[in-house]
Amino acid sequence: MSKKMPKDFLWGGAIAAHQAEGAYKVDGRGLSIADVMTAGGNGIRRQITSGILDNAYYPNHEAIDFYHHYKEDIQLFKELGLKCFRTSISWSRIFPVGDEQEPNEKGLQFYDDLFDELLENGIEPVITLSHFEIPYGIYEKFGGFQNKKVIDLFVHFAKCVFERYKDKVTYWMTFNEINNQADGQDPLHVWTNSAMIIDEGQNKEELVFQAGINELIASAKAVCEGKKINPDFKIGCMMAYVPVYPYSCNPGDMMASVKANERRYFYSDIHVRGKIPTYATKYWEKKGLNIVVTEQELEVLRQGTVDYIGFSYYMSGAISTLKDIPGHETADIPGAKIVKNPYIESSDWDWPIDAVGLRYVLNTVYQRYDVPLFIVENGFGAYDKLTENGEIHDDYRINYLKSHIEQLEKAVIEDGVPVIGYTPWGVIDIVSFGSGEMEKRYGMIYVDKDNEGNGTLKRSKKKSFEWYQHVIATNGSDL
Ligand code: P53
Repeated sequence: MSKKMPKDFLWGGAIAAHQAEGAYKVDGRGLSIADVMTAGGNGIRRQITSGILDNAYYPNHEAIDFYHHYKEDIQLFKELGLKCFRTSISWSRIFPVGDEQEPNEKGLQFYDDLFDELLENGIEPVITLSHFEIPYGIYEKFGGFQNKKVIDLFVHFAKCVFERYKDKVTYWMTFNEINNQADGQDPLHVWTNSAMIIDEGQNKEELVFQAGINELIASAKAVCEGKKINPDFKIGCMMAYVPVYPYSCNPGDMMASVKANERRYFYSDIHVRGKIPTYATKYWEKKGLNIVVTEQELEVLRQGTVDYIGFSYYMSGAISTLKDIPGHETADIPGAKIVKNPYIESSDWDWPIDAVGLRYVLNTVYQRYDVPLFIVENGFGAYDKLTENGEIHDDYRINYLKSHIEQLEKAVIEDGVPVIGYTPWGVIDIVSFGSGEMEKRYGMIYVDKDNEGNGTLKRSKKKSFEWYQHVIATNGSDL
């Protein structure tokens, strides 16, 4: 038995266009749905404004100005030893409103330059097509993914970039964290995944399922088109796996856990197996939800299955049906509550920290689907403090990453789970998606900028930089 990680394992780092690039109006780019999200804070919601207001602060407009700094950043990635780098294409750089026939050449050129720069430095690009950054015009003109016309707009965009970068990119993913809209409870996730705003009085569940199904159809069509353009493409889906454990061995808790996980698996079940699961159709029937899917679309779902599952892993959750355990009710599973797991700690943002959960996810997901897996996000958002001489001793981040990599290696080496690579989130500090803060930092590279937008944007290495550099250099054998 090999006791080592595979030689070609893709150690990397990950960001997303809207959280890093800035340059939101440069070179013909149109507004994206991320550009109308204000800054929130730890425990303070971001607001979605109607267009751009003069008196509000939008952290994504400048972000870390990766658009103008990528060459210097790639030099740092190279020094770190990254084998791959995950980012996304800002759809509104390519189709500024979303329904144009002809793409914006300057937008395409930017990604040509970015991918060339990565490849010249020995770093393989791993690309998400839609990472929470649908053109704002798609919301304004079509109301987002509830509208089936948007399927074709996405496929048109996908074909355009597949064609353009067919010799530069092998690993693609269609929709980032497509399942993070599953329960429709969180308006921010519904907005960023589907470009939809749901009014009071509308059937939220029906709209969220309909948009989700439409995205799954769009993804499957894109997979089919991509394979025609380059049969060697590896096209994956992208899931947020937050496993929901049963709080106890009470059979009610066990069953509640199965049901809660089902809601999150729904998307990968279709992406990988190419058909709508019966638990979903039964649920639609029970709730009287009218979800429109044609015979032809069902065939597309069968044809356009993915090659691998990319996923984010940050935390686990727990569920209980026991009366005396405090928690909050969940609309999808009557009688059950989402509860705190007493065995694990949480971050400053209350995100549970559960390294073993990563091995649990790798095993259960591989057992369910039997396809290769790619951990495309994992990391620790934390406040970093500079020492007097400007250093950052982020041992908390090193501990988080180390404990998760240990579990990843157990899954690969002991359990035999095929994992393509590991790209820690926000390898360089970027704007937080959930809170809009700059100071919820994930990076091994510090960026001098604060929550109000002040700072020089200067990049510097944290202690975790040197640590991760050594992890990569030893192919994960010395953590
Ligand atoms: P921030 C929730 C649960 C799991 C993953 O998140 C999540 C979220 C979003 O709040 O999102 C992913 O920046 C997402 C990234 C995001 C990252 O997690 O809120 O794909 O865009 O930045 C971390 O701390």
